[in-house]
Amino acid sequence: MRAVLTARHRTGDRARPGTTRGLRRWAAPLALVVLALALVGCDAPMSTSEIEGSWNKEVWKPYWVILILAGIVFVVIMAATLVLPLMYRERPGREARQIHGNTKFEVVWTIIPVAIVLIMMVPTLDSVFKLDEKPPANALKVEVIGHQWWFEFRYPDLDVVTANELHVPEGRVVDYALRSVDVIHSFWVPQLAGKVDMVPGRDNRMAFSALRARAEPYLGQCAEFCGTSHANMRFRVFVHTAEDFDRWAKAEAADRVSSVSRTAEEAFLAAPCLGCHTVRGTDAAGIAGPDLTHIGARTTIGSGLLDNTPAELKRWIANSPAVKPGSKMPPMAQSAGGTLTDEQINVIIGYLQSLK
Ligand code: HEC
Ligand SMILES: [Cu+2]
Repeated sequence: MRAVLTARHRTGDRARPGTTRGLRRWAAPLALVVLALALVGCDAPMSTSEIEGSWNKEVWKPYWVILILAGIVFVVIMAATLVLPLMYRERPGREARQIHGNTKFEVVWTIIPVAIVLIMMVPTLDSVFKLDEKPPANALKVEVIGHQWWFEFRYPDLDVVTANELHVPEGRVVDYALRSVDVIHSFWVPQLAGKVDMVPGRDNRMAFSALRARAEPYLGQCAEFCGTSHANMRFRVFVHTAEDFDRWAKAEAADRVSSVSRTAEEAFLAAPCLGCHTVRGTDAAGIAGPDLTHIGARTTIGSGLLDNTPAELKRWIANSPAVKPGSKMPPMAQSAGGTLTDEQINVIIGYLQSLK
Protein backbone atom coordinates (compact mmCIF):
# COMPACT_ATOMS: atom_id res chain seq x y z
CA MET A 1 0.00 0.00 0.00
CA ARG A 2 2.73 2.40 1.01
CA ALA A 3 4.68 1.67 -2.15
CA VAL A 4 1.57 2.26 -4.27
CA LEU A 5 0.91 5.67 -2.65
CA THR A 6 4.48 6.83 -3.06
CA ALA A 7 4.56 5.73 -6.64
CA ARG A 8 1.34 7.54 -7.41
CA HIS A 9 2.67 10.72 -5.84
CA ARG A 10 5.81 10.54 -7.90
CA THR A 11 3.93 10.13 -11.16
CA GLY A 12 1.58 12.93 -10.07
CA ASP A 13 4.54 15.21 -9.54
CA ARG A 14 6.07 14.47 -12.84
CA ALA A 15 2.79 14.82 -14.71
CA ARG A 16 2.22 18.38 -13.41
CA PRO A 17 3.15 20.93 -16.07
CA GLY A 18 6.23 22.98 -15.27
CA THR A 19 4.55 26.39 -15.58
CA THR A 20 1.95 25.87 -12.85
CA ARG A 21 4.65 24.49 -10.57
CA GLY A 22 6.69 27.63 -11.15
CA LEU A 23 3.67 29.81 -10.43
CA ARG A 24 2.89 27.92 -7.24
CA ARG A 25 6.42 28.26 -6.03
CA TRP A 26 6.22 32.05 -6.42
CA ALA A 27 2.67 32.51 -5.15
CA ALA A 28 3.58 32.73 -1.44
CA PRO A 29 6.55 35.15 -1.72
CA LEU A 30 4.53 37.25 -4.18
CA ALA A 31 1.60 37.42 -1.74
CA LEU A 32 4.01 38.55 0.99
CA VAL A 33 5.42 41.33 -1.20
CA VAL A 34 1.89 42.54 -2.06
CA LEU A 35 0.96 42.49 1.64
CA ALA A 36 4.13 44.41 2.57
CA LEU A 37 3.37 47.06 -0.08
CA ALA A 38 -0.21 47.31 1.18
CA LEU A 39 1.04 47.85 4.74
CA VAL A 40 3.59 50.46 3.65
CA GLY A 41 0.72 52.28 1.93
CA CYS A 42 -1.01 52.67 5.30
CA ASP A 43 -0.39 56.41 5.71
CA ALA A 44 -3.88 57.05 4.31
CA PRO A 45 -5.82 60.00 5.80
CA MET A 46 -8.25 57.62 7.53
CA SER A 47 -5.67 55.22 8.96
CA THR A 48 -5.84 54.30 12.63
CA SER A 49 -2.16 53.40 12.55
CA GLU A 50 -1.20 57.08 12.54
CA ILE A 51 -0.45 58.44 16.00
CA GLU A 52 -1.61 62.06 15.79
CA GLY A 53 -3.77 62.18 18.93
CA SER A 54 -3.19 61.41 22.61
CA TRP A 55 -5.88 58.72 22.41
CA ASN A 56 -4.17 56.82 19.59
CA LYS A 57 -0.84 57.22 21.42
CA GLU A 58 -2.32 55.51 24.47
CA VAL A 59 -3.97 52.76 22.42
CA TRP A 60 -0.69 51.96 20.68
CA LYS A 61 1.01 51.10 23.99
CA PRO A 62 -0.82 47.77 24.48
CA TYR A 63 -1.08 47.41 20.72
CA TRP A 64 2.70 47.06 20.40
CA VAL A 65 2.84 44.45 23.17
CA ILE A 66 0.05 42.46 21.53
CA LEU A 67 1.58 42.83 18.06
CA ILE A 68 4.98 41.57 19.23
CA LEU A 69 3.54 38.66 21.21
CA ALA A 70 1.25 37.73 18.34
CA GLY A 71 4.26 37.93 15.99
CA ILE A 72 6.23 35.52 18.16
CA VAL A 73 3.28 33.11 18.37
CA PHE A 74 2.83 33.37 14.60
CA VAL A 75 6.47 32.58 13.86
CA VAL A 76 6.64 29.68 16.33
CA ILE A 77 3.38 28.10 15.15
CA MET A 78 4.18 28.53 11.46
CA ALA A 79 7.68 27.11 11.95
CA ALA A 80 6.29 24.13 13.86
CA THR A 81 3.61 23.60 11.22
CA LEU A 82 6.23 23.54 8.48
CA VAL A 83 9.07 21.75 10.25
CA LEU A 84 7.31 19.09 12.36
CA PRO A 85 5.54 17.33 9.43
CA LEU A 86 8.92 17.10 7.69
CA MET A 87 10.75 15.84 10.77
CA TYR A 88 8.12 13.24 11.53
CA ARG A 89 7.12 12.33 8.01
CA GLU A 90 6.66 8.76 7.00
CA ARG A 91 9.88 7.00 6.19
CA PRO A 92 10.57 3.44 5.09
CA GLY A 93 10.54 1.34 8.22
CA ARG A 94 8.98 4.03 10.40
CA GLU A 95 5.31 4.19 11.30
CA ALA A 96 3.42 6.90 13.14
CA ARG A 97 2.90 6.21 16.83
CA GLN A 98 -0.63 6.69 18.18
CA ILE A 99 -0.58 8.92 21.28
CA HIS A 100 -3.38 9.46 23.79
CA GLY A 101 -2.58 12.51 25.89
CA ASN A 102 0.65 13.78 27.35
CA THR A 103 0.22 15.54 30.68
CA LYS A 104 3.52 17.40 30.47
CA PHE A 105 2.76 18.91 27.02
CA GLU A 106 -0.82 19.74 27.92
CA VAL A 107 0.21 21.61 31.05
CA VAL A 108 2.84 23.53 29.09
CA TRP A 109 0.55 24.52 26.24
CA THR A 110 -2.09 25.68 28.70
CA ILE A 111 0.31 27.73 30.81
CA ILE A 112 1.98 29.50 27.89
CA PRO A 113 -1.25 30.97 26.40
CA VAL A 114 -2.50 31.94 29.88
CA ALA A 115 0.80 33.72 30.50
CA ILE A 116 0.55 35.49 27.13
CA VAL A 117 -2.99 36.68 27.86
CA LEU A 118 -1.94 37.91 31.31
CA ILE A 119 1.01 39.82 29.84
CA MET A 120 -1.32 41.46 27.29
CA MET A 121 -3.85 42.29 30.00
CA VAL A 122 -1.56 44.49 32.09
CA PRO A 123 -0.86 47.30 29.56
CA THR A 124 -4.38 46.93 28.11
CA LEU A 125 -6.10 47.58 31.44
CA ASP A 126 -3.66 50.39 32.16
CA SER A 127 -4.64 52.11 28.90
CA VAL A 128 -8.35 51.43 29.37
CA PHE A 129 -8.27 53.20 32.74
CA LYS A 130 -6.11 56.06 31.45
CA LEU A 131 -8.50 56.73 28.54
CA ASP A 132 -11.37 56.81 31.01
CA GLU A 133 -9.72 59.32 33.34
CA LYS A 134 -11.46 62.61 34.07
CA PRO A 135 -10.12 65.34 31.77
CA PRO A 136 -8.02 68.08 33.42
CA ALA A 137 -9.79 71.21 34.68
CA ASN A 138 -8.36 73.37 31.87
CA ALA A 139 -9.70 71.06 29.16
CA LEU A 140 -11.55 72.75 26.30
CA LYS A 141 -15.24 71.79 26.37
CA VAL A 142 -16.85 70.86 23.07
CA GLU A 143 -20.33 69.47 22.54
CA VAL A 144 -20.65 67.31 19.45
CA ILE A 145 -24.24 66.86 18.31
CA GLY A 146 -25.12 64.32 15.64
CA HIS A 147 -27.83 65.16 13.12
CA GLN A 148 -28.91 63.17 10.07
CA TRP A 149 -26.41 63.79 8.33
CA TRP A 150 -24.11 66.42 9.73
CA PHE A 151 -22.14 67.28 12.86
CA GLU A 152 -22.80 70.31 15.04
CA PHE A 153 -19.98 71.60 17.26
CA ARG A 154 -20.66 73.87 20.25
CA TYR A 155 -18.05 75.47 22.47
CA PRO A 156 -20.13 76.46 25.52
CA ASP A 157 -17.31 78.40 27.22
CA LEU A 158 -16.40 80.32 24.05
CA ASP A 159 -19.91 81.05 22.80
CA VAL A 160 -19.13 79.40 19.47
CA VAL A 161 -21.50 77.27 17.40
CA THR A 162 -20.35 75.76 14.14
CA ALA A 163 -20.80 72.67 11.98
CA ASN A 164 -18.82 70.01 10.17
CA GLU A 165 -15.46 71.68 10.74
CA LEU A 166 -14.07 71.24 14.22
CA HIS A 167 -11.22 73.51 15.31
CA VAL A 168 -9.00 72.66 18.28
CA PRO A 169 -5.73 73.91 19.73
CA GLU A 170 -2.71 71.59 19.59
CA GLY A 171 -1.71 69.71 22.72
CA ARG A 172 -4.72 70.80 24.78
CA VAL A 173 -7.10 68.12 26.04
CA VAL A 174 -10.60 68.53 24.66
CA ASP A 175 -13.47 67.23 26.76
CA TYR A 176 -16.05 66.05 24.22
CA ALA A 177 -19.71 65.62 25.19
CA LEU A 178 -21.27 63.46 22.49
CA ARG A 179 -25.01 63.64 21.80
CA SER A 180 -27.54 63.02 19.07
CA VAL A 181 -30.86 64.62 18.23
CA ASP A 182 -32.20 61.74 16.16
CA VAL A 183 -30.62 58.30 15.73
CA ILE A 184 -27.34 56.75 16.89
CA HIS A 185 -24.25 58.22 15.23
CA SER A 186 -20.60 57.71 16.08
CA PHE A 187 -17.76 60.20 16.40
CA TRP A 188 -14.54 59.04 14.77
CA VAL A 189 -11.31 60.72 13.68
CA PRO A 190 -9.17 57.69 12.83
CA GLN A 191 -5.78 59.43 13.06
CA LEU A 192 -6.59 60.99 16.43
CA ALA A 193 -8.92 58.74 18.41
CA GLY A 194 -11.23 55.74 18.47
CA LYS A 195 -14.97 55.80 17.95
CA VAL A 196 -17.55 56.71 20.56
CA ASP A 197 -21.26 56.44 19.85
CA MET A 198 -23.56 59.46 19.94
CA VAL A 199 -26.78 58.17 21.41
CA PRO A 200 -30.05 60.15 21.67
CA GLY A 201 -31.01 60.86 25.28
CA ARG A 202 -27.58 60.05 26.62
CA ASP A 203 -24.33 61.95 27.10
CA ASN A 204 -21.27 60.00 26.09
CA ARG A 205 -17.89 61.49 26.77
CA MET A 206 -14.38 61.19 25.54
CA ALA A 207 -11.28 63.31 26.05
CA PHE A 208 -8.11 63.58 24.02
CA SER A 209 -5.74 66.10 22.52
CA ALA A 210 -4.42 66.47 19.00
CA LEU A 211 -0.64 66.28 19.22
CA ARG A 212 0.43 68.91 16.69
CA ALA A 213 -0.84 71.84 14.67
CA ARG A 214 -1.06 71.06 10.98
CA ALA A 215 -2.21 72.96 7.90
CA GLU A 216 -4.04 69.95 6.52
CA PRO A 217 -7.20 68.96 8.41
CA TYR A 218 -7.80 65.50 9.84
CA LEU A 219 -10.74 63.63 8.38
CA GLY A 220 -13.59 62.40 10.55
CA GLN A 221 -16.54 60.20 9.70
CA CYS A 222 -19.74 59.03 11.32
CA ALA A 223 -19.03 55.40 12.15
CA GLU A 224 -22.48 54.08 13.02
CA PHE A 225 -24.98 53.45 10.26
CA CYS A 226 -27.57 56.21 10.61
CA GLY A 227 -29.58 56.16 7.37
CA THR A 228 -29.43 57.15 3.70
CA SER A 229 -26.48 59.54 3.77
CA HIS A 230 -24.48 57.91 6.56
CA ALA A 231 -21.50 57.56 4.22
CA ASN A 232 -21.76 61.31 3.47
CA MET A 233 -21.68 62.30 7.13
CA ARG A 234 -18.11 63.52 7.41
CA PHE A 235 -16.29 66.26 9.20
CA ARG A 236 -12.86 67.86 9.36
CA VAL A 237 -10.65 68.63 12.32
CA PHE A 238 -8.34 71.64 12.08
CA VAL A 239 -5.57 71.67 14.65
CA HIS A 240 -4.11 75.13 15.35
CA THR A 241 -1.44 76.62 17.55
CA ALA A 242 -2.93 78.17 20.70
CA GLU A 243 -2.79 81.72 19.25
CA ASP A 244 -4.37 80.74 15.93
CA PHE A 245 -7.10 78.88 17.76
CA ASP A 246 -7.88 81.91 19.94
CA ARG A 247 -8.07 84.07 16.85
CA TRP A 248 -10.44 81.61 15.18
CA ALA A 249 -12.65 81.32 18.27
CA LYS A 250 -12.89 85.08 18.64
CA ALA A 251 -13.98 85.52 15.04
CA GLU A 252 -16.52 82.70 15.35
CA ALA A 253 -18.03 84.07 18.57
CA ALA A 254 -18.81 87.39 16.90
CA ASP A 255 -22.09 88.19 15.15
CA ARG A 256 -22.14 88.02 11.37
CA VAL A 257 -20.02 90.54 9.57
CA SER A 258 -21.07 90.90 5.95
CA SER A 259 -19.18 92.93 3.44
CA VAL A 260 -21.90 92.84 0.76
CA SER A 261 -24.93 95.13 0.44
CA ARG A 262 -27.84 95.07 2.87
CA THR A 263 -30.15 94.05 0.03
CA ALA A 264 -28.27 90.75 -0.23
CA GLU A 265 -28.93 90.07 3.45
CA GLU A 266 -32.55 91.06 2.95
CA ALA A 267 -32.82 88.59 0.06
CA PHE A 268 -31.48 85.86 2.31
CA LEU A 269 -33.88 86.78 5.11
CA ALA A 270 -36.82 86.86 2.70
CA ALA A 271 -36.08 83.30 1.53
CA PRO A 272 -37.10 80.16 3.47
CA CYS A 273 -33.55 79.73 4.78
CA LEU A 274 -34.12 81.50 8.10
CA GLY A 275 -36.61 78.85 9.23
CA CYS A 276 -33.81 76.30 9.49
CA HIS A 277 -30.56 78.27 9.74
CA THR A 278 -29.12 80.75 12.22
CA VAL A 279 -27.11 83.82 11.21
CA ARG A 280 -26.26 85.58 14.44
CA GLY A 281 -27.10 89.24 14.44
CA THR A 282 -30.07 88.77 12.08
CA ASP A 283 -33.62 87.40 12.42
CA ALA A 284 -32.46 84.03 11.11
CA ALA A 285 -32.56 81.76 14.15
CA GLY A 286 -33.54 78.35 12.79
CA ILE A 287 -31.92 75.28 14.32
CA ALA A 288 -32.83 72.46 11.92
CA GLY A 289 -29.69 73.03 9.86
CA PRO A 290 -26.07 74.14 10.46
CA ASP A 291 -25.32 77.61 11.87
CA LEU A 292 -24.35 79.79 8.91
CA THR A 293 -23.04 82.84 10.82
CA HIS A 294 -19.51 82.25 9.50
CA ILE A 295 -20.23 79.89 6.61
CA GLY A 296 -17.85 81.85 4.36
CA ALA A 297 -14.94 80.74 6.55
CA ARG A 298 -15.61 77.02 6.06
CA THR A 299 -13.68 75.05 3.47
CA THR A 300 -16.48 72.62 2.71
CA ILE A 301 -20.28 72.40 2.76
CA GLY A 302 -22.77 69.57 3.13
CA SER A 303 -20.68 67.95 5.90
CA GLY A 304 -17.51 67.68 3.89
CA LEU A 305 -19.21 66.65 0.66
CA LEU A 306 -18.58 69.73 -1.52
CA ASP A 307 -15.96 72.48 -1.61
CA ASN A 308 -17.22 75.83 -0.42
CA THR A 309 -17.22 77.54 -3.83
CA PRO A 310 -19.97 79.53 -5.57
CA ALA A 311 -20.54 76.72 -8.09
CA GLU A 312 -20.90 74.04 -5.42
CA LEU A 313 -23.07 76.30 -3.25
CA LYS A 314 -25.31 76.71 -6.27
CA ARG A 315 -25.67 72.94 -6.70
CA TRP A 316 -26.31 72.55 -2.98
CA ILE A 317 -28.87 75.30 -2.52
CA ALA A 318 -30.68 74.57 -5.80
CA ASN A 319 -31.25 70.91 -5.01
CA SER A 320 -29.44 69.52 -2.01
CA PRO A 321 -31.05 66.02 -2.02
CA ALA A 322 -29.79 65.58 -5.59
CA VAL A 323 -26.24 66.05 -4.28
CA LYS A 324 -26.64 64.30 -0.93
CA PRO A 325 -29.26 61.54 -0.97
CA GLY A 326 -31.86 61.98 1.76
CA SER A 327 -30.67 65.49 2.70
CA LYS A 328 -33.14 67.18 5.07
CA MET A 329 -32.64 70.48 3.26
CA PRO A 330 -35.38 70.66 0.61
CA PRO A 331 -34.65 71.84 -2.96
CA MET A 332 -34.76 75.63 -3.13
CA ALA A 333 -34.59 76.33 -6.88
CA GLN A 334 -37.81 76.81 -8.80
CA SER A 335 -36.49 74.36 -11.36
CA ALA A 336 -36.36 71.69 -8.63
CA GLY A 337 -39.72 72.48 -7.01
CA GLY A 338 -38.56 75.28 -4.69
CA THR A 339 -39.46 78.96 -4.67
CA LEU A 340 -36.21 80.76 -5.60
CA THR A 341 -35.12 81.98 -9.01
CA ASP A 342 -31.57 81.60 -10.26
CA GLU A 343 -30.90 85.30 -9.65
CA GLN A 344 -32.17 85.13 -6.08
CA ILE A 345 -29.92 82.12 -5.38
CA ASN A 346 -26.91 83.93 -6.84
CA VAL A 347 -27.49 86.92 -4.56
CA ILE A 348 -27.80 84.60 -1.54
CA ILE A 349 -24.57 82.82 -2.51
CA GLY A 350 -22.73 86.14 -2.63
CA TYR A 351 -24.08 86.90 0.83
CA LEU A 352 -23.09 83.49 2.28
CA GLN A 353 -19.58 83.76 0.85
CA SER A 354 -19.13 87.14 2.53
CA LEU A 355 -19.91 85.73 6.00
CA LYS A 356 -16.35 85.07 7.13
C1 HEC B 1 -36.16 72.83 5.97
C2 HEC B 1 -34.94 73.32 6.52
C3 HEC B 1 -33.95 74.05 5.65
C4 HEC B 1 -34.16 75.13 4.83
C5 HEC B 1 -35.47 75.81 4.54
C6 HEC B 1 -32.88 75.49 4.31
N1 HEC B 1 -31.92 74.64 4.77
FE1 HEC B 1 -29.94 74.74 4.39
N2 HEC B 1 -29.64 73.04 5.44
C7 HEC B 1 -30.61 72.36 6.13
C8 HEC B 1 -30.04 71.15 6.67
C9 HEC B 1 -30.77 70.10 7.48
C10 HEC B 1 -28.69 71.13 6.28
C11 HEC B 1 -27.66 70.05 6.56
C12 HEC B 1 -27.78 69.00 5.48
C13 HEC B 1 -26.68 67.97 5.49
O1 HEC B 1 -25.50 68.34 5.46
O2 HEC B 1 -27.02 66.78 5.50
C14 HEC B 1 -28.48 72.36 5.52
C15 HEC B 1 -27.24 72.73 5.00
C16 HEC B 1 -27.00 73.94 4.40
C17 HEC B 1 -25.71 74.41 4.00
C18 HEC B 1 -24.39 73.68 4.24
C19 HEC B 1 -23.84 74.05 5.59
C20 HEC B 1 -22.64 73.27 6.02
O3 HEC B 1 -21.91 73.75 6.90
O4 HEC B 1 -22.39 72.18 5.51
C21 HEC B 1 -25.88 75.63 3.42
C22 HEC B 1 -24.80 76.52 2.86
C23 HEC B 1 -27.29 75.90 3.44
N3 HEC B 1 -27.95 74.86 4.04
C24 HEC B 1 -27.86 77.03 2.92
C25 HEC B 1 -29.23 77.26 2.86
C26 HEC B 1 -29.84 78.37 2.20
C27 HEC B 1 -29.08 79.47 1.50
C28 HEC B 1 -31.18 78.23 2.33
C29 HEC B 1 -32.27 79.12 1.77
C30 HEC B 1 -32.20 79.39 0.36
C31 HEC B 1 -31.40 77.02 3.10
N4 HEC B 1 -30.21 76.46 3.39
C32 HEC B 1 -32.67 76.54 3.44
C33 HEC B 1 -31.92 72.72 6.28
C34 HEC B 1 -32.54 73.75 5.60
CU1 LIG C 1 -23.77 57.56 10.44
